[in-house]
Amino acid sequence: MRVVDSHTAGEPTRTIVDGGPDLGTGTLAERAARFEADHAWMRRALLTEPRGFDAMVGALLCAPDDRSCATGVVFFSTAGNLGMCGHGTIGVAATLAFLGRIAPGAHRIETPVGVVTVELKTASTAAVENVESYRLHAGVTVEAEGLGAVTGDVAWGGNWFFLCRDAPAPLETAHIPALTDAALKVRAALSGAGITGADGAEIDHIEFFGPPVSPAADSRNFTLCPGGAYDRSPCGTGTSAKLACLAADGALAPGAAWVQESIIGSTYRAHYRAGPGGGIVPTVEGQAYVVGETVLHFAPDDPYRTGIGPPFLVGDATGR
Ligand code: PYC
Repeated sequence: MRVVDSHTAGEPTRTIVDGGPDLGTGTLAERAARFEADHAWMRRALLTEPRGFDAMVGALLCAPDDRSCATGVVFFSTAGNLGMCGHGTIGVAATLAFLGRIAPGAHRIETPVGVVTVELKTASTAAVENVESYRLHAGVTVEAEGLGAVTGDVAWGGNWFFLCRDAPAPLETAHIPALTDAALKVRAALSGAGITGADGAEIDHIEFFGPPVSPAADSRNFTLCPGGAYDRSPCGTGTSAKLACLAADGALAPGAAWVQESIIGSTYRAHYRAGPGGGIVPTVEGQAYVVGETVLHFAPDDPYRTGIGPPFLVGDATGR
């Protein structure tokens, strides 16, 4: 399997450019569901040790249903498919540019949750106009183990987020283990309390916010991703969800710039316009760099053919 690796604001994307699975026919959403159900082993094999690590997000390029799109893409983490992925879309744009498949300009990209538009500005800079984003619930309080009452907003930015204004520890890299632990507890509390996104969807991303370090930024965040790793980037779909909350509070006007800083200090520049469905359409801009081109091998007798790491599947060397 041939992959191109990139990072966007520090967050890795592994794009499968050759040798991916045959997902048959159907809509992109149907093919994505087939990938999630029938190819779980591939997620682990690609994204966990010894070939990857748990912060990696995979991007499977697929034929789009909408032929006006440059490509379809299914994003996935070690835990399952993602709806959309902001850093991943910027990474895919840089990868397609690296491969000579797209030139600077605007390109439509289809994801299982809708079509996004990526404006490739240079080989490494791209702005993604995301799917319509909105706040579902404001000021939801849950009792989280060891943390007490935690209050946040539930919002959609292409994935489901719980956004907490008050971080349980300083937003500094030294506190990443404590922030991760707290975010896992908040996620468990939401699940235990039956608090979900629309249609019962699991809230699988947790964000803590605080003041930025850089004077050029508006806010700093820590984002827990579905597989339990933290986002090195400011999280594109998380920044979209944040903008939806700011817009709903009347705290950010359409077109006004918002600079979101990540826990490692990388930034996205974002703004929004009003969406047709009553939400907002966010645009998130960042930088991605290709860091490697690799051919991955999966020897049939390799006991760790399907990867090491959570979820552990000891002895599962069959490729399924
Ligand atoms: O940038 O949207 C994003 C994202 C989601 C999970 C990891 N990154």
